[in-house]
Amino acid sequence: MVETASRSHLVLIPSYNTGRLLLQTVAAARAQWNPVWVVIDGSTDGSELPLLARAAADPGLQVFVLPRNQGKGAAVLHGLRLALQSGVTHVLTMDADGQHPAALIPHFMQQSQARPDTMVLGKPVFDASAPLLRVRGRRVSNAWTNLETLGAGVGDSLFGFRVYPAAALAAVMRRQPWMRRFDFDTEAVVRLAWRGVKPVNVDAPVKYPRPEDGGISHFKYGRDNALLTWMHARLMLEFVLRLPLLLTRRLLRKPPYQR
Ligand SMILES: Nc1nc2c(ncn2[C@@H]2O[C@H](COP(=O)(O)OP(=O)(O)O)[C@@H](O)[C@H]2O)c(=O)[nH]1
Ligand SMILES: [Mg+2]
Repeated sequence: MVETASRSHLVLIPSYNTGRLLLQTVAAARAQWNPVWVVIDGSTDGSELPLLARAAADPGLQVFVLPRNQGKGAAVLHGLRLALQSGVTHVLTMDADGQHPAALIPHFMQQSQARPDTMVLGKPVFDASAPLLRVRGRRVSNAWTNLETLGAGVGDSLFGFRVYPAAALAAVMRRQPWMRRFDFDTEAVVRLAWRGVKPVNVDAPVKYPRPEDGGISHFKYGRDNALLTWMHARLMLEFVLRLPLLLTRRLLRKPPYQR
């Protein structure tokens, strides 16, 4: 376990009913980083109980429990606000269900420390366990994101393993009521790119643990694809209004289009 706490860079893990994988995921993150915060998003499966016990004995781990389910984005925002209050400048978000590579946390943090004005985005490297439908579906979302940002260089729009500049992300979320559920990850990169935050893409292997190993997803095909479609419709509308400014910035190589 890492003993010395970073003052600037925090690992933030939102969790909703992630079962027994939660404790394993958090332990893997703590082995790589300090501090690690977990926001329990109104879970009803009791997965927070062993975690709370662990946190009581580990000053590097803090657990926040939301009384009701609010969605991934809302859970991240809850942690983000508290993080800003405690002086944190950058937040690495990762999923609670063992899909993201905890071993890469230090590398991602180093990238962010080297270029604090950027967002460090995980670019998923899939193995055979990845469902084909999810792999194909994200190409559509990536194509829209590429257009909405006028080719700002977002490698993957949906992957949640990322280091964000905390104040910029909070500012973007404060301004509008969306990004609170599954629309969080994509809308965050688009709006941050519009704000001039340059994406830096770093490869990161993704796993899809089998259900018998505790693998669990709350992504609902109909509901969440409808949410994502509505999100891209909103972003496209705003994109059209922003187009003259984006084109100018791109031509002049102003952020996020700088080298
Ligand atoms: N789906 C979902 N995930 C949430 C929610 N609140 C927090 N999360 C966390 O967001 C992450 C991604 O969710 P998940 O269901 O695994 O989506 P998937 O990995 O895209 O299939 C996990 O760490 C969840 O625990 C919520 O209300 N719904
Ligand atoms: Mg998942």
